[in-house]
Amino acid sequence: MIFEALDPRKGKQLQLLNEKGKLSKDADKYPLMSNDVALKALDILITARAADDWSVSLQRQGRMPTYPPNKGQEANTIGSLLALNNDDWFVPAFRELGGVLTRGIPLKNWYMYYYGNEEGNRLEIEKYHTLPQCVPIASQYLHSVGLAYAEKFKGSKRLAIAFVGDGGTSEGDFHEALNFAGVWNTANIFYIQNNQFAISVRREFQTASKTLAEKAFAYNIEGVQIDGNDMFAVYAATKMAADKARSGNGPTLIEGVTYRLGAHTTADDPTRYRQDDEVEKYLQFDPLIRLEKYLIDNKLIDENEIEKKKKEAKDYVTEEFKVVEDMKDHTLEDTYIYMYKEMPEILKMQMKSQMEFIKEVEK
Ligand SMILES: Cc1ncc(C[n+]2csc(CCOP(=O)(O)OP(=O)(O)O)c2C)c(N)n1
Ligand SMILES: [Mg+2]
Repeated sequence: MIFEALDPRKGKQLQLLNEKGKLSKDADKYPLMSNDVALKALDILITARAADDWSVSLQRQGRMPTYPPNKGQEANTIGSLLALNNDDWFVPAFRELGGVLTRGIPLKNWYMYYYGNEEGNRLEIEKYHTLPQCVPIASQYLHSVGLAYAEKFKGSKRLAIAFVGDGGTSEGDFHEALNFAGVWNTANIFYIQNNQFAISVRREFQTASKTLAEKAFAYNIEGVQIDGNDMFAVYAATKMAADKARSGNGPTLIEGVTYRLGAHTTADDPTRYRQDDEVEKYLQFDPLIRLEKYLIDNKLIDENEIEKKKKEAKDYVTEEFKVVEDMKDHTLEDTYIYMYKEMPEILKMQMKSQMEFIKEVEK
């Protein structure tokens, strides 16, 4: 039991870097990010944050369709993917921009997808070992068990990490996936980004469980709850879960406790279900501020260099989106033609009626 001392049923939560950017006294008992990795995490986080802010602004300008910001949650996906090998399977939901950038997938792809260009979701599998963005909630969890089972069958050490939101843990697919992983003892890491909301539904209306991590134990899987805004805790927990999985000791469920600083998507108005002062309160837990403090205190970077990186990131995301906006070669039909080899009648009908509708509104 690698995570025995961190049993969520006993109220334990792993935090290594606190809000003041200080490492806990016993941090060296855990696998810690090296300075180089911590600096890389900062670079990616700055880019993800800039990409998010720019997307929201673009949507308000009418230049970007619906977009799901990952602002405030980025450490969960950046820290975890940094702890894995580049050929481990990455199975995202739809809010994992930090992980996408950590994998080295061009921001352009992410922007293309949310711009409505399906090509953005077609990733070179041998290069990225990443599944497409997955909007049907929790269905990706089953895919990740299938991948890990296939790797086990082949005798490889490659594992699969899959992400889901807190709301996704109320879906049957989540439980079916954990059930199979428990029975087959597959090399899976199940990561829950508990950002406290499923659109407007608060975490406590979602499930009566005290923690989401403890759901794992019903399937004879270890569950651990961590501070998901702490890049060091995310990295350490994922690294431990990965070592465990590779040595044949099975899957782990990690619940990263975080907070969605932005709206569910740009189509959502969170002021209808939460007060601004709640968001204000959570700003102090921002993973970016915390990592910056740590790096500055340890003289690994200074404020001017960080400002420079933020400016460069802003230019970079602006340029990446411009490329996407200027692409003229994708059509509405693309949304339909990638689904099946031969399009079923029902989709043909949908496509036809959508085309007619568009023609009508464009008149
Ligand atoms: C199977 C399914 N049901 C409903 C939806 C509509 N939907 C989109 S996001 C969402 C909430 C998801 O909440 P959570 O799992 O906490 O993820 P978060 O959006 O907070 O990242 C819902 C219900 C969907 N996409 N798929
Ligand atoms: Mg959520």
